[in-house]
Amino acid sequence: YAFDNAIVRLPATSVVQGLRAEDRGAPTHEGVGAEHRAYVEALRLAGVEVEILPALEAFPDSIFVEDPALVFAEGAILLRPGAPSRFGETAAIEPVLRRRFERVLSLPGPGFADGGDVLVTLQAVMIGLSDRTDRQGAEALVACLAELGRRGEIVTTPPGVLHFKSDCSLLDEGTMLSTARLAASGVFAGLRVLHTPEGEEAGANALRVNERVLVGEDYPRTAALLEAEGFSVVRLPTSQIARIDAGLSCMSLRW
Ligand code: CIR
Repeated sequence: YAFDNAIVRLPATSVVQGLRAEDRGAPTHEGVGAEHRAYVEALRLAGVEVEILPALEAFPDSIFVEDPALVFAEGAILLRPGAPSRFGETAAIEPVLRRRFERVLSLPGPGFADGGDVLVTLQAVMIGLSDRTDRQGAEALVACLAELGRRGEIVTTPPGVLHFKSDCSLLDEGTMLSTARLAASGVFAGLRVLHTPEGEEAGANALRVNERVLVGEDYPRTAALLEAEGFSVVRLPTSQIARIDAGLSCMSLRW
């Protein structure tokens, strides 16, 4: 969670058509734009240099740059997003990553993997199987990670949850924020786990950046819990992006 750099992408007007499992009404372009600006500002205030990429009208979900690639200080991996409407986002981010990273690997097909299913911890890189990340994709990703000197570990995502990281985030070297339903799978054995309060499951997608933890302002009990644990919490508006199933990690690639 120590990051110097991040890449984000501006929301296109097509963001109102972003994918969602359940229709709770479309977000507005202005609303998403405001949340995105607050997010970029929070990253900068946390000490991160942010590169802002132009909007891509053809890809409504392309604001969620976390999904088509994985980045580490030692190199990047181009992924194969599991939603057909998002598959082309990888080609759009590739030239940017080739400019920023010396080593760029590509996940070989035919499997699929989304960055939202990947959680980097000190011990391993966890890859959650989901509707977007299949076993072939996860296994190919373990091989790519090994090339970068990292150990991948394949785990499961609770049914009905979009991405592994929709339900958890890393708070520090030994502490996870997780929904009770994900933690019940035993996936975080050996780590300290703080559970999101009931009804605030979507708040589990928080984002530790340097000395701060960014938390959605719609999850006040989660924010209070983290503050009571001594974390320096920054509350950010996320109700618009939540309408298209997104949270705080999704909007940046960080290294
Ligand atoms: C999608 O369904 O792909 C987008 N509407 C939301 C992606 C959220 N990304 C993430 O959790 N990493």
